[in-house]
Amino acid sequence: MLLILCLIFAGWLQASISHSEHQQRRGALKQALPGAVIVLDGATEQEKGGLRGGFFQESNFLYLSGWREPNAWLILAPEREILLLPDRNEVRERYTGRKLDSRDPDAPKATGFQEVTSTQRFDEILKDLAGGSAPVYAMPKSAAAERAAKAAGRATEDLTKPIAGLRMIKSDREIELIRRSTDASVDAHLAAWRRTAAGLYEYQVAATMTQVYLEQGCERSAYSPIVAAGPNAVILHYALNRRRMDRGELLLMDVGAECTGYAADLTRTIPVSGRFTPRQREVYEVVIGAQEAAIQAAKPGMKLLGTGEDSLNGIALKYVNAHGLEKFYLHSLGHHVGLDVHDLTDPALELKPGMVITIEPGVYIAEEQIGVRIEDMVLITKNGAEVLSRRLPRKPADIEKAMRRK
Ligand SMILES: [Mn+2]
Repeated sequence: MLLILCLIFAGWLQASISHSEHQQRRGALKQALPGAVIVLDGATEQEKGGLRGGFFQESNFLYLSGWREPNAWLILAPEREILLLPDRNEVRERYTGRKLDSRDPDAPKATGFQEVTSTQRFDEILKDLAGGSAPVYAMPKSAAAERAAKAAGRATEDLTKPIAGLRMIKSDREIELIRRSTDASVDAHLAAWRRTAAGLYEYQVAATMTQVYLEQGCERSAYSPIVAAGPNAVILHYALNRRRMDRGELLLMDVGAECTGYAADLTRTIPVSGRFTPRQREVYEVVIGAQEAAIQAAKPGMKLLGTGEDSLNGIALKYVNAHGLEKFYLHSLGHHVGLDVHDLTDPALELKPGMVITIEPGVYIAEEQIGVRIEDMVLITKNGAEVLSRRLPRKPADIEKAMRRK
């Protein structure tokens, strides 16, 4: 019975975003840019980079098309949506497997695009669509921007803000997938807590954590795992993970999974020996107090960043300042999360329902070897916020209790 449940669960994990949702996204982008021609290029299959990291689609391209094969292009115009696929290359396919060709009669059904054609036709189609005065939008400095500018004979407009405005609001289905990657990441942290002890190396904790979410079917880490003990905990993006941890040190773990394309970003700081020292606990209480203040204030209409009373960062900063640790608060409070761990953002937009952000205050006192960061995944709701990662304890007493259970 358990096995059957596991199989059903694994199948559900693989399920992704539907063709119709991708179509809705394209419709919304076209509505935001009336009369425009929009071009995007997908990720290329790289001979060398591909060996280490495998192929993953470029996030904006994935967001609008759902297409996960390499070297594809996309053109959107008021009356047309065209997916351009590279012609099949049998030599390449020996290495990375069969790819869909635009001439395959199943192409529209497989891709969700009524019009699927060869990438060789890009210039011709673009010249036709952009022949008049229609503005052409692309991501700055992309291959699509360069090629479209050449074909249309004029510079492209910046697609960043229009597409960020869409990507920042998560659909119900996206939120479901983000819950899955968050849950897998919570499981990874709990497994690390059970294992942590003096004498263990940081990379062993990282191995335990990645094993948990890869085992659950997640594709990869959403970012390079940060497992930082003692003096390393004050280095914000420490990712060497080579130190042997000792009693009395803090262990900071900033580790999150990417599952079905969606990232999670989660940080906890725990005592290696299972008990905080009074000083560690004192600093920890300030960080969690700042985080709690920001979570309480999180709701539509607030800003994430900035220093004013209308921003979550400002509220956290004020709390840390009131406890005399302002000069040790080294980074801003958080960022949007979605297909990317640092998701595409238009910083001018205030918080709205459906946005998913991290709230991650940190205090780093190098001379005391105390680095504390607490980071949770937070969904903005109609009236407030929901902490998606609330299953992972945050309070010192709860962490100590969970660590005793090994
Ligand atoms: Mn983060």
